[in-house]
Amino acid sequence: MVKGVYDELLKDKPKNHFTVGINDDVTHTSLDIDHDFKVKRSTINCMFYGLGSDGTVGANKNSIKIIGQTTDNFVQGYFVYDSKKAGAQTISHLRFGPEPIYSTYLIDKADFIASHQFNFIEKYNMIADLKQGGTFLLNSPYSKEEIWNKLPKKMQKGIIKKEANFYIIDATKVAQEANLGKRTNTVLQTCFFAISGILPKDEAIQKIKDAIVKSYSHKGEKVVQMNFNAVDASLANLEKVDYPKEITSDKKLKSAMTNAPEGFVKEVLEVILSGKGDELPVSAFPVDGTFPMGTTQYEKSGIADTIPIWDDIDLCTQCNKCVAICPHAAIRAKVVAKDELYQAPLTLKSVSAKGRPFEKNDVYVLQVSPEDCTGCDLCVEICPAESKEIENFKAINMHRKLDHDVVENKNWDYFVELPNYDRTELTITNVKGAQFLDPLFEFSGACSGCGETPYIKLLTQLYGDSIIIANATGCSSIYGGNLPTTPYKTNEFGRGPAWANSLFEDNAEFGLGIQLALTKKQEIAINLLKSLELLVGSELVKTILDNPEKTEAEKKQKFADIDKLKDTLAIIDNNEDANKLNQLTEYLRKKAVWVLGGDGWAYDIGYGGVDHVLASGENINILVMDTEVYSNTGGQTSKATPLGASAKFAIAGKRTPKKNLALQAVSYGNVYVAQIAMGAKDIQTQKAIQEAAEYDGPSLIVAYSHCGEHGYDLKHGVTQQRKAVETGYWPLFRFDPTKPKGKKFRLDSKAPAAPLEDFMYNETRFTRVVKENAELGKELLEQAQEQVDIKWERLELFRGM
Ligand SMILES: Cc1ncc(C[n+]2csc(CCOP(=O)(O)OP(=O)(O)O)c2C)c(N)n1
Ligand code: SF4
Ligand code: SF4
Ligand code: SF4
Repeated sequence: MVKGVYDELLKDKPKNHFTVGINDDVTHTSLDIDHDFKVKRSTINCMFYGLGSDGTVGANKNSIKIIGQTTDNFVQGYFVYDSKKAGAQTISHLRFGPEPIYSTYLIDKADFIASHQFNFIEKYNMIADLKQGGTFLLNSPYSKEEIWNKLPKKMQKGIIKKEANFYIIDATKVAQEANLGKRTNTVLQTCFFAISGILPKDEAIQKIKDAIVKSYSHKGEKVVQMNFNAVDASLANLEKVDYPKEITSDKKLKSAMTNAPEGFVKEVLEVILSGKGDELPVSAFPVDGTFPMGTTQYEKSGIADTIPIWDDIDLCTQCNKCVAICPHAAIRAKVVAKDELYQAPLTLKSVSAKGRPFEKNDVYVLQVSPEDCTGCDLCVEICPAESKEIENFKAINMHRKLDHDVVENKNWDYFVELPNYDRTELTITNVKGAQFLDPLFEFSGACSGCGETPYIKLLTQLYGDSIIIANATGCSSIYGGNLPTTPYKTNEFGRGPAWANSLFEDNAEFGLGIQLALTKKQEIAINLLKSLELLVGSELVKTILDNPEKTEAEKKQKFADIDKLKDTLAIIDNNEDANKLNQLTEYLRKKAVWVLGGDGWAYDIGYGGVDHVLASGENINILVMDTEVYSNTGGQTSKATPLGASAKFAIAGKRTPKKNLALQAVSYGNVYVAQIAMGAKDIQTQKAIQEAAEYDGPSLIVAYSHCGEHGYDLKHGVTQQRKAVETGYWPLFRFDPTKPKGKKFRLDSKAPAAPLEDFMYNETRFTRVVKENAELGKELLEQAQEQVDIKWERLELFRGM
């Protein structure tokens, strides 16, 4: 994936040229701008370590523009990062100077190095690439007095040896105080301009302010002033560290993975993760291309500044809503017998478990994994348990990770080893019960606060050991199968989802092919079993064939019977059918194909295939995670983009209404269809997934998925989903062809109770249009409201079906 468009530069400076280079697994984007200027001093080389989606790359591209367009310097930018949505390291290599730049791109001797993430000091010895007397800038929550002892030994050694100029800034705090939320870019960019020596400090600061005026003046004087304040506060808070000339630390650098098992994970995956994949021989890779599952658990990217803490165990209702909404499966609940905690850390909290089927001695434990949490806040936002006495205090609340990680990491280590509750005993038709099920999709590289991943996680909790996923290209294929690590995993019995990604344009057909092969194999297996009845025993054959596998107990029984069958087959000699059946026993189980993807795939590029699958009558399920744009490629318009939204290719506001994919599918009459929004009504989401899975025919679920492309802090994703439903923007419904006439179509949300703008105007994708052209914005809002009203009237008619 190549990020960054430089048309602007080309337009303004016809002499400039730029190049873009792509490597297969790592993306390198380069930009060279040459000017005819006299030599004043030598080139300055700078490296910036950031985290995918933290804004470091964007800020550096902006720095290049500022220096390239407004000074005499030649500039070059080269960016290295993988295709993860968030959580992966990015390194920006920038050069600035009065001479033309002919060198190769990656820098290994830098005059200036910045770490925009504090926790990087634990994993990367960034000082190794610093020149003698160079400058190191660290985003640090610690003061200049405290920081030295927090550094690993290797870094201290490097800083002393290289006589580095060592600066720190608490960019997170400065940004928050300047009302910039989590956006630390302006702060860190200001520090870079102030101390890198590329331009005289005052001139550099003036240029940043000029750039702020250029970027934000259309948003009003207040926003410009807010950013000016951030610049001033950055300079006031930037501190030079007067470090001792002696090593005081014995901390070692952490390896790229935590607790990676010996063998392939350690010898190959960890090497790739530590950035040394190019050193591996081809022979290190599996010949069939398969990779082990569940390896994201060793990454521990630790990107959160704040994590949820279960502050009030008595206030907590044990509803498990926080667990359900977590995009990264980083907060989990278990119920265990009290005795299981006898060796637990004293800090591990537990409370008597409420509700059925729990017994008197059972305790409920809610635990976060600090190093897997991304700090998105969604779990706290959705928590319904608010204190009546203390304002803004819930059963769980966000706290500074630094104050809790040591304790909570220990708690998590103990928690993960606790047994899962027997799924045959749980009531998994409600949200609480289902959230005790082990997620077989965890710690993916999706953006912090992603609205897509909770749906996939729930699907794996309910059906993970018996589904085959055909995944369209899009965000879900990137966070779902972004090597070297995989978020899909197996359960305690070694069973998990099978997953494969095909092309963007043919995923539904790909899934249909898998389904047809599956049906055929099931047919063959059943026929073989019947033909071997005399050898296997008619009772076992009957038990296997008659088991409907509807309940968890029946599914468990099926596994046990198949094990019995395998044992029996193993002792039958010289029988070709027995040998064949031995290889096909897993097809005696109920399995389901789930076809997954985004709206760009389902509404647009893969629509022909989706329609074909729906029309096929086959027993296959389609889950569309509708972000209303092509998210993976940066927010291009799809046919799911709503009227009035600004998206790439419709920047001024989309003039045509969103296609109603769900109702189109309803028109077939034999397709199970649901429109869902987990943040608004989680139980309806769960029912829809369970009904679709049960339905013997094609099913389509369209799932509202909030996304960073909508332009707001995703911690409000849940609130926005609720507003989408309340305003009638996203009605919830289910259409079940198996229900009697008059009851097939169920509206699961109420008639619109608030104006559409209550939803729309919290999101930049809509407000941008109004800011650019107030009159057009008003017109589009009116049209969009009319669309909502018409849509609702139409749905009311469906009610009688
Ligand atoms: C035929 C084809 N066109 C374009 C692309 C580039 N591409 C990859 S993912 C993607 C966007 C996917 O958007 P969507 O289906 O909405 O899923 P999301 O990323 O929003 O989850 C595009 C355009 C491609 N892989 N194949
Ligand atoms: S803050 Fe976000 S990532 Fe962390 S536990 Fe809560 S929902 Fe999960
Ligand atoms: S959402 Fe709140 S009340 Fe519900 S389980 Fe989580 S912490 Fe407890
Ligand atoms: S759907 Fe949006 S929020 Fe989720 S990973 Fe993709 S871009 Fe990020």
